[in-house]
Amino acid sequence: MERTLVLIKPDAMQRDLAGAIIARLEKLGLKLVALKMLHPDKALAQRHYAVHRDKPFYNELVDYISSAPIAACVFEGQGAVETIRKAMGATDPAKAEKGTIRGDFGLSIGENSVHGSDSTATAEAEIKLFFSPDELFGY
Ligand code: DAT
Ligand code: MG
Repeated sequence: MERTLVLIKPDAMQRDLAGAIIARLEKLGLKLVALKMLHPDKALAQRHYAVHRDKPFYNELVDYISSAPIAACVFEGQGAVETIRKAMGATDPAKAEKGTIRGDFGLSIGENSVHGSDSTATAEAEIKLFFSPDELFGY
């Protein structure tokens, strides 16, 4: 079954939006199969965002995601990656439609409330970064 990684980013955690965001995602017909709160260190942040290492915003991005605790979730279901990307909205909250998570909660292109894997291959790698196999549940 398809799985995807969602991170509730520091801006959303600091505004007590974790529950609201998870509730929205649960309503999409996807199953929450893993969940934890953690404060990522720089090394984990760098690995998670390695694909962006040559971008001008890379250091800022790594500093941001490791600046405070986040909630990491794995959702499972048919088309989970695409379903969650749609619910998240565009990367820049100013361009994200109302009703999407970033459109409703995002503050700026960096502080955009959520991360979601962008393909099934990325999802598999990202899930392994944040969870061990015994932290993923079937129920
Ligand atoms: P997404 O998170 O929608 O997959 P991405 O993978 O292109 O977007 O970028 C990863 C994160 O990097 C994004 O959530 C916020 C940040 N980011 C992207 N473009 C940026 C930019 N032009 N300036 C600052 N931060 C940016
Ligand atoms: Mg991305």
